[in-house]
Amino acid sequence: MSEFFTGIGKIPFEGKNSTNPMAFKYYNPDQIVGGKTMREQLKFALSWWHTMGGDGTDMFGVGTTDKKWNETDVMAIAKAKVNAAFELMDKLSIDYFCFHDRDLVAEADTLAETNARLDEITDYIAEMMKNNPGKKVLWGTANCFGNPRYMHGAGTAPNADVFAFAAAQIKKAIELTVKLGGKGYVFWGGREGYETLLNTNMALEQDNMARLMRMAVDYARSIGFDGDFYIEPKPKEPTKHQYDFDTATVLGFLRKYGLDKDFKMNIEANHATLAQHTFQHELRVARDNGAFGSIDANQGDLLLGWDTDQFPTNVYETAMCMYEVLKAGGFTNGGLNFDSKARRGSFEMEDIFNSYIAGMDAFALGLLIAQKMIDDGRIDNFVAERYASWNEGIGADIISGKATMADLEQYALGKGDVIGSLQSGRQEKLEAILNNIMFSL
Ligand code: XUL
Ligand code: CO
Repeated sequence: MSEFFTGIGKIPFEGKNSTNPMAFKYYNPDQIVGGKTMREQLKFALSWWHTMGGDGTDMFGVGTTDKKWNETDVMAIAKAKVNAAFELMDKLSIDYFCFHDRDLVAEADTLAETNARLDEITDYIAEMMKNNPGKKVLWGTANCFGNPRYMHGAGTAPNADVFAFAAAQIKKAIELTVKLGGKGYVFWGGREGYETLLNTNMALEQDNMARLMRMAVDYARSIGFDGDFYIEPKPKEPTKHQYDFDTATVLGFLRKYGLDKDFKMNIEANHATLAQHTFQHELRVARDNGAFGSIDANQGDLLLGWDTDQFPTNVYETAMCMYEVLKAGGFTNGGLNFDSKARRGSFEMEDIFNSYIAGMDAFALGLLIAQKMIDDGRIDNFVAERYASWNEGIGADIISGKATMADLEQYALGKGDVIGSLQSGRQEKLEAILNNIMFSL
């Protein structure tokens, strides 16, 4: 099999004093952190769409890099993508990949023909997986947003024929995910929202989306899918308003339709910031509600109001992310999918390696810091102490349900002003402790 990334070998771990750009400085796959190897804690995944297909096209210009992988025929391009992806995963020590149906092979003129192409390419991938044990699907999904038929939505389309087509596409994507042994299936509703309420029956659209999700879950379980379903919240883009706005909104939706036992969250960093939340906030809401599932790892540019999908390099963010992941007990079926792309100006093959190395090292550092925060204990102990009044006395009586409103009135009357019970929030001290932990690694 021909090599695509010539001149670049397997990326070694060389440690923080290395200046070799083609080496990991922090990601040491076999190093134990928090009782597991870094490889197990981080569960990195390659995104097929950005890495194998994304050519740098943006709203203002055509692609800057060739992602046809030296081929011209549709199936040959699809197979070359597989070969290049497996070479990349091997050289970068990445165990997982994520895909949309349409990333694997281009759509044909009919659904039947498209499905036949998908069967052929997934046979090829299955064979590659057999020859490369250890390479796994993190999750699959259906691209129900790119084709013009989805201009008004897919599961939330005003037209029932479009809904049926989307259902057929999702059915097939679930089958492919199961065929390739995937333990996750994602719903990201790129066009499941609206441009204007003047033409939108929001209630029907949301009821229909829930109907589609229920059908998808029931079908997947019937063919043996035992993994997790995820919703990936995003507030906007491409639609002005996306129904899966943020984790809290999605939780309300899932509970309304009785889908909360079946779905967890796939939290994406740049989607969180588009919703005016921090990445950590979204992870915390998911964790607190037993809905933490998987992560799309990237970062946005806070000066831009769109989804730039940059490779994550902000260590403060990755540290807070990994803190939430460790507190959630680590990943089960989920992992860290790099839903990230090299900048349009970073157009060489070498840039793919630079990008993944930067992202993986940033998360390895984040993991080391998060574990150190937990081992250090100063921050967790502060929080525990801050809430100590709930562990005894009136606090414990409120929590156990023993205290009534009358009891509380009695208590408050006896206490007088409670301002004297307050303690400082010590934000600056905690921020300094965090810096101290980060920079004394
Ligand atoms: C788009 C996005 C998608 C989903 C999968 O913003 O994040 O790539 O991750 O459809
Ligand atoms: Co994503």
